Amino acid sequence: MALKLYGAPMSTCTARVLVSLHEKDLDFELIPVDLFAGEHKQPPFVSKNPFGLIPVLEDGDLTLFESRAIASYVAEKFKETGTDLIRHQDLKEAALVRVWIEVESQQYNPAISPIVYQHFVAPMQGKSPDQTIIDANVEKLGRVLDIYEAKLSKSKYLAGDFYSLADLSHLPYTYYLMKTPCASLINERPRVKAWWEDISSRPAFKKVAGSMTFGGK
Ligand code: GS8
Repeated sequence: MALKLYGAPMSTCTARVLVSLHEKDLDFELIPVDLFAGEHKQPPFVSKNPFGLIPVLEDGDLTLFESRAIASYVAEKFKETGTDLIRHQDLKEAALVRVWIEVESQQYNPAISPIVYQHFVAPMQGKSPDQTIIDANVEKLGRVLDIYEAKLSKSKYLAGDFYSLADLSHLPYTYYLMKTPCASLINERPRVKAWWEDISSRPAFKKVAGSMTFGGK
């Protein structure tokens, strides 16, 4: 049975899963969820994710939510197909991939998501971006990226000299950040900039990025 992904192409968390599916060259069905109509807060969607958030993946009788967990499942189940995203043949490399997946989730995402939210979502809700929130998170993200700059001077990618789910997980939010004046956070750090140019030029991401538009931006 084909994989079914419920989500919206402009959503960062949906995009994270979409990129992992494309890295694996998998056939899947994308079932659009209309966030503007609040479809994700009502049945039948809330029976798939009781938190009322996209994305959700259905694989036969298995229903998953949380984009990082879904992408890890895809990478594990299809480890022999397409790009090896989890270094499943090397325990130490696999552990480092998990470390940097956690770093994205616990350090990078909390700093970058409010910046993207203020630039893209607030205007769609008729609010002007809150510069105080942007400034505080630019500072926070800058500190995280200083650590990335140092790490990327020692290895080509975050977990080592191989592309992995850890790098992939950074793509969606960074793609939106690069459309804002805060792109300088990436561009001012040569190793981070080179890493970004590399990972964002992968065909699997290009397939997804084309549909990532937020209110026309
Ligand atoms: C977050 C899901 C989420 O916030 C994950 O899947 O990684 N940790 C979860 N989804 C957003 C869209 S992501 O751009 C969502 O569903 N927003 C709708 C809402 O908040 O009502």
